[in-house]
Amino acid sequence: MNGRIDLTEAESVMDLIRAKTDRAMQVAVDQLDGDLRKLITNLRQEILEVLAQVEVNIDYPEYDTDEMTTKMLREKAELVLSRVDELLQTANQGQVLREGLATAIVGRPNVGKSSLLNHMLQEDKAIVTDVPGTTRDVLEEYVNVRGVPLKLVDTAGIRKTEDKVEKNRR
Ligand SMILES: Nc1nc2c(ncn2[C@@H]2O[C@H](COP(=O)(O)OP(=O)(O)OP(=O)(O)O)[C@@H](O)[C@H]2O)c(=O)[nH]1
Ligand SMILES: [Mg+2]
Repeated sequence: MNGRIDLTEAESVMDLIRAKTDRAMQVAVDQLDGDLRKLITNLRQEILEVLAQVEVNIDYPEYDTDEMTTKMLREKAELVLSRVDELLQTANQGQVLREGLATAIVGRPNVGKSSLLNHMLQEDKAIVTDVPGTTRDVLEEYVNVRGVPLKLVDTAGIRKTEDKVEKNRR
């Protein structure tokens, strides 16, 4: 509010604190350095220039400003638009880095879902037994796969059951 940092930088402080992998942290640091802000400022500047040309032509049609034809202005605007589109695409990547790629381990009871989770975590996080229906609660844990946080979700095996507890799980 005091103009010390803008929204992109404020957001990156939070991202930095919550970063789950080194790569996620690096992205946050870059954003804190103002990478995103510079991109957005540049785009805004280019849109303003197009707007200024349009307004000059409306307000002072008698002045011959540098020949900015509709075609040229349109091309310029479309270039900005495509850059905005590109930026929006990277927003998805950013979200994956920030929140992790939600990955459910799904399958019939007793096929080794919890064992797979434990193996990837290299930790005995989930209870493993030879009794089908061991896992009942959803278990979530993050693993780092080449810098991308994978949010692994171990689930209860899918089967028809008369077991009161399992039937209530969704
Ligand atoms: N032979 C063999 N057994 C395995 C393997 N992975 C897991 N098991 C065994 O299979 C049984 C079930 O493993 P879990 O990891 O509990 O299976 P789950 O899919 O989580 O089972 P529910 O939670 O009951 O749905 C256990 O006795 C494991 O030791 C494997 O790769 N090979
Ligand atoms: Mg299990």
